[in-house]
Amino acid sequence: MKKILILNGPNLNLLGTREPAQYGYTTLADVEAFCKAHGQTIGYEVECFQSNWEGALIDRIHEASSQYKAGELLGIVINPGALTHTSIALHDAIKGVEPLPVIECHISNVHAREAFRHHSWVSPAAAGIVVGFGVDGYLIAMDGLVRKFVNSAATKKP
Ligand code: CA2
Repeated sequence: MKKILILNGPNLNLLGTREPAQYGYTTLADVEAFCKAHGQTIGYEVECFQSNWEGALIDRIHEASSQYKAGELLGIVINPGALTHTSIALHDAIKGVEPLPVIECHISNVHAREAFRHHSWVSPAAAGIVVGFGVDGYLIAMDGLVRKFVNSAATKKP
């Protein structure tokens, strides 16, 4: 069974424990569990990785590139946390593993929040973006990955 990799960046390990008005009551363990369950439903094994370290996320993206080249991985769903707004290194890592598809996902609607959250270094390198659907966004991003890179009309001959 092919895999989808779910990556979460800094502080997302705190999900469900603080700032519920912004991020809800669902914990990261809950998110990872329902992504795995959804993966079973749509026919993909789901691997999850969270780190508070930029370099660890970049290393995992490089590792994913080998999995992708071996035909073991469909793509990545990443919530880079605040690194979204600061990390050119993450941008370069995602560009560096093209054509491995990466969907950027944010729980909150970053565009309705502080101005410093409006810019993303990841978006120009992403194959798609899901913003503001709460933790359901991870599932929407997984479905988007499959629809765009497996079932898309654009990938099929008329
Ligand atoms: O909306 C999102 O998913 C964000 O990526 C979350 C990041 C934030 O910096 C981005 O601008 C938008 C923050 C992740 C930290 O999550 C926490 C969860 C609970 C308590 C504290 C932080």
